[in-house]
Amino acid sequence: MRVLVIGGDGYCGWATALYLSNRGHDVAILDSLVRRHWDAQLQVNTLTPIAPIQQRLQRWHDLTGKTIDLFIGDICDYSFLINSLQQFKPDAIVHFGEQRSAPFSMIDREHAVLTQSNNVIGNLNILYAIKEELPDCHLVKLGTMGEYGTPNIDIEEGYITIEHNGRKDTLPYPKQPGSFYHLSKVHDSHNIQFACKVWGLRATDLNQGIVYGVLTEETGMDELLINRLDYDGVFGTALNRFCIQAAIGHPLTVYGAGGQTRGLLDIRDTVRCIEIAVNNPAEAGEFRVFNQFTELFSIADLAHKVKEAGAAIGLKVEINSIDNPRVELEEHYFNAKNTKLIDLGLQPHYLSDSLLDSLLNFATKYKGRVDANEILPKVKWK
Ligand code: NAD
Ligand code: USQ
Repeated sequence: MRVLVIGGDGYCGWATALYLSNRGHDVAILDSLVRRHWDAQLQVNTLTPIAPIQQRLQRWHDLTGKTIDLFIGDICDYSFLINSLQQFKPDAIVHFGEQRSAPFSMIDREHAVLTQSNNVIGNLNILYAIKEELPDCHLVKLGTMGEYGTPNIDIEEGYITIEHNGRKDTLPYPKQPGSFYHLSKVHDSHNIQFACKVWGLRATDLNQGIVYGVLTEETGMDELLINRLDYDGVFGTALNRFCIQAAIGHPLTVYGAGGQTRGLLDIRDTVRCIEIAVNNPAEAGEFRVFNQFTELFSIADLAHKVKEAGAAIGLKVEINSIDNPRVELEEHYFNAKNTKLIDLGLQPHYLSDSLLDSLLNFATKYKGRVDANEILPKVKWK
């Protein structure tokens, strides 16, 4: 299949583009490289030294003989997007290309507006471009488990059947997102659902949990193919951050009570989930929702796991509960379904001692690049 990976220079997108290329798909990457620019503006950097995208792709070609086409530009620029689609003619578009940090979106008004305009308009442009140019193309869109928030009932995959005053209907699952970023994903989901209904587009919304890990078969092939690994207080995510904190001897930063529970998955499962979605397209007019995570953990559980895994390789790891910069429940019920991707063949890589060991060793290898001033959170929700 011809697959366009939008956001293919980023953490999930880079691993996915190489994985799909390795499995014989014709892959192109479209990316504005704006994430590298945001890092520079915030003066933060990935733990790993990532090469420029052109060098990455040249290396991939030299190693495997496979070519990945490159379109550099912004999906908010509609004529650029249309030109890229006309040239590449994808069967599927995998859309990772958004501002994805909750803290970034909560810095101030400008960052909230930037997040929502970048994400909502970019996604809306993709919907129009598919309708105008490639009405049969399958959109595989990265959403987030955070669209649901933390309701006191089980979380279904996208839809819930409700009986009310003697009548019954299956409706979109209620959304209670916890940041302007997470809200942008809810707005995207509504727009995609509407486009499927009125124009007959086919789309899969992947409500992904927090991704951890850095190595996939492909990104581990060569230093020039290395993936980004964020650890700073804006772009770093819970488990990855904890491993890097452990490696430099920084106490693990559990926000508040640590009972916040989330769905998580290994990046090796992210790439496989995308392949599964691409290989099994939604029907015309169908808006399909999959919950893309493999296990549930509380933040305190994750910190304890990193502490134990650290001890096993001689690291003395402390856990610190610090004032929570966010507004969120710190103890709550959380039980989300995740059977649809498993039914289609996903065989999860569950969080194991060997994964933690490898991530801790990886973090130790690059710890000289860590700026310890960027570990503590600086963005507050209030
Ligand atoms: P990332 O920041 O590493 O990558 C995103 C990429 O998209 C960057 O390379 C950036 O330059 C590009 N991009 C952003 N806006 C663009 C635009 N307007 N036009 C073209 N390119 C643009 O993020 P990531 O961690 O790889 O996340 C990818 C997607 O997966 C996001 O949509 C995110 O919401 C979702 N997701 C990520 C996680 C996670 O834990 N990382 C979890 C759940 C969902
Ligand atoms: N947290 C800590 N300590 C830290 C970092 C985070 O206690 O050092 C807590 C947060 O308060 C929150 C939870 O851990 O309760 C998750 O925070 P996170 O920064 O790991 O993840 P989040 O902000 O939710 O965002 C990340 C990605 C986002 C994706 C989302 C999936 O950046 O793109 O959408 O995970 S989910 O969490 O399922 O919504």
